[in-house]
Amino acid sequence: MKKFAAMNKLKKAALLVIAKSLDADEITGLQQLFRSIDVDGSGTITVDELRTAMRSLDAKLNVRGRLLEG
Ligand SMILES: [Ca+2]
Repeated sequence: MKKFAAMNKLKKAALLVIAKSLDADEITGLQQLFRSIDVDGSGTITVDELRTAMRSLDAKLNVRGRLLEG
């Protein structure tokens, strides 16, 4: 439990460092990306939500790739 709390502190510190190095537009972009993946709006991304998002991205990239080829 102590380890878990220490990990959370480390995670928060790391996220803070990352957040401070981003400008407002980048943060807004990340928030939009997160919300688009978090389909049920639970505030967390499940493996299924991530899988669905990656399949959708893969499909979009395939379409774009085919358009560029043809
Ligand atoms: Ca979710």
